[in-house]
Amino acid sequence: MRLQPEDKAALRDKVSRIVAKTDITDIHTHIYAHTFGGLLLWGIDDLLTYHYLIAETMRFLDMGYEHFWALPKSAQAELVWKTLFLDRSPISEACRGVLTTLEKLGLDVSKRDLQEYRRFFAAQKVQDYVDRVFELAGVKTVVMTNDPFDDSELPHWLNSDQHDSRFRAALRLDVLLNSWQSAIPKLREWGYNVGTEINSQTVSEVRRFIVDWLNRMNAVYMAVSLPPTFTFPEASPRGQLISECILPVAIETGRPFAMMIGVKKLTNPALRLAGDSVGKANIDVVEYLCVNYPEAKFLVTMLARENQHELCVAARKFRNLHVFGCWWFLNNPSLIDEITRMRLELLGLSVTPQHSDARVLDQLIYKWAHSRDIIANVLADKYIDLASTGWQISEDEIKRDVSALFGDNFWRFIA
Ligand code: RAT
Ligand code: ZN
Repeated sequence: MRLQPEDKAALRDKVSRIVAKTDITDIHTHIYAHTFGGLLLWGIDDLLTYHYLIAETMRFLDMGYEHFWALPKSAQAELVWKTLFLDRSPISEACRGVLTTLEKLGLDVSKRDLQEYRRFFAAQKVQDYVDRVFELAGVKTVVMTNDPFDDSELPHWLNSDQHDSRFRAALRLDVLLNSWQSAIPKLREWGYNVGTEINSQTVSEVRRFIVDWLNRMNAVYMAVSLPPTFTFPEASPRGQLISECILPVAIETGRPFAMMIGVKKLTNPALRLAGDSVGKANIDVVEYLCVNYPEAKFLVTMLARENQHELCVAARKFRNLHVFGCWWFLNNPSLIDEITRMRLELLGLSVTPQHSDARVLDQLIYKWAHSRDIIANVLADKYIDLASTGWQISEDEIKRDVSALFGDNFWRFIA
């Protein structure tokens, strides 16, 4: 059956409208509720000093890295603005994101007036501004990244009973798993009687620590970022802790273990947070975990483009594996398009195609605006292919499908 161009355009339009209106659960971010005080980053200076933009800025400067880091945030922001937005055109995805955000907030980007933007943000009241950003981004719930080993976050969890139900917690365990030696003294200080050796006493104390924190945070999952060399099983502390502590707790509590695989930490240490890189990881490890721990649930995203196809194939084999997001260096239009198409073709509607990874509240606005457009376009192509066979799709069915991709799949997986 040949669809008429006007039928295709009408279907495309309908999908765009539904995608634009569907509320999102953003399953991985680095933003915080305002109840965490200064940990919540927002406003133009935080947008401009996003580490993605710092990496791009330093490519054009002769300045030493330490000199840059020694500048106050406002001066860093001015340097990024001048280097990336004024001295040349801001065409990278991270630059474009700042402009989308300003524009959607009602600011005139044609003026290029940093001081005016600063005045706008200075006039906002943070609580109301959070509401406004959620509204503009069409986000209803975000999952934070919560690390008990982070000294700036700890006091909130220990002392505050303030709560914003739009912000859910995820228990991030990078320190525990990736730098066990530095976790030991902290665990001891908090009353967990762990030894250097991972024996039965240490295992039961680490499990107690994880369960205590899952409960304290009411965390929706446990998470870790892992290098491309990640392997399992392994005799290392990480391998032992995953097998003896994480997986048993995941099975006992039903909480998924989120693995974000493929980051090479501090490839350029002088760039600090902006200095991490990417490497291809081994999919056998993901398959090994899924087949040997069928009662555990795994949320997985991989950083290398080269891993995306085999990750989809792995997910076809294991229903305890939920693929999510176009992570970090993949969160660019050309790659989101490619990866989302491939996922829908191999996995149908059983994925969570995107998360924002926002570190600055306002980034929710652009990250979701940009991703929504691409996801709508890919979905429309798929519905047009179906309609070309004579298959009829109702508006309610499109809404159901989009809601699945924008959060329902995630909640169902973790339920
Ligand atoms: O995307 C980022 O901002 C990275 O710096 C990482 O935080 C990464 O997303 C992670 O969660 O480790
Ligand atoms: Zn992240």
